[in-house]
Amino acid sequence: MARKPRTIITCAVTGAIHTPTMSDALPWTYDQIAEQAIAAAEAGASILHLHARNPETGAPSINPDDFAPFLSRIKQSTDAVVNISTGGSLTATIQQRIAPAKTFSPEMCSMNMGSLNFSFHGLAARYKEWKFDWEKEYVAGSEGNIFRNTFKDIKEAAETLAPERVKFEHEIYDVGHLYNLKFMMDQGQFKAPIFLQFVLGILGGIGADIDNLVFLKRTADKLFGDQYRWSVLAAGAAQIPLAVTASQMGGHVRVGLEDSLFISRGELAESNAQQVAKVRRIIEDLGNIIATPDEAREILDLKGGDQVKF
Ligand code: KMH
Ligand code: ZN
Repeated sequence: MARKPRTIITCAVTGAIHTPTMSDALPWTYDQIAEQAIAAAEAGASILHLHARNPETGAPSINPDDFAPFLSRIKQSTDAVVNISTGGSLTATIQQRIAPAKTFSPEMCSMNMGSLNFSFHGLAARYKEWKFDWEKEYVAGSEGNIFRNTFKDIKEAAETLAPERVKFEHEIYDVGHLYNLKFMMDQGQFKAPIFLQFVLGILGGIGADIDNLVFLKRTADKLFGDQYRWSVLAAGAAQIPLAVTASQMGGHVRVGLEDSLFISRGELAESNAQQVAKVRRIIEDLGNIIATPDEAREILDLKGGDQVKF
């Protein structure tokens, strides 16, 4: 009998959108990031998508020195695949953004597949008091953000990281990004199997609903045939519902406090692990089998946990 397909759970532990005021559960010190990442892996996440933060202020950081302390702890305590973000700043250059991935050569890193408005300024009105001075302007000021990912930027990132044999989590915020990726694949920039992360619900990108997910999937089928694997992250309230939907369409899933601070409508999550446990429980109830880290490595054709530089 054929083996049942496995579902990979990625957990995106802290990100660069939410700020400490928004939830006490959001990890931002080295210890908090390490502890929550390890607990998420224990709860069933086989991939950990990681950003760093300034340990004094909680502000998003792309300084490799802010990754090193938690990467080593995570490696000592779990076998989960580490995926380092290359999208942790909306103002830095592409070379600055890829510096952590270049330094630590993880098994995976993100690769944002097009430029877009990337805004979360709508959140600013919800808070009267802020824990840190930087937060209000960071959130409100995102109204003016362009997340720059030109073809030249993407090519530069791919070429700089090619010697590291890192597998990319291609962030697809809208349908045009699939065509960008197809163009670059045809140019030989990326090799199959590619891994698509459909990102739904970011203001500036495609909205979070099932029609849009089906459209993205159908377009990916048309462009990439059997050369791709895919996962869904939905921002905010749609996080778990769309992850579950994806799991029933043959896709993988991403949860974590980077993408939503909630465990159910109006209720803040206590931790990343709580979200992982919830999505795991639902999709296992529906008959899915969760991928172990080694199964995720096989599905995505990763280089192996012994090939990283941390
Ligand atoms: N924050 C997500 C919407 C990245 O890290 O490069 C997309 C993301 C991008 O995870
Ligand atoms: Zn991210």
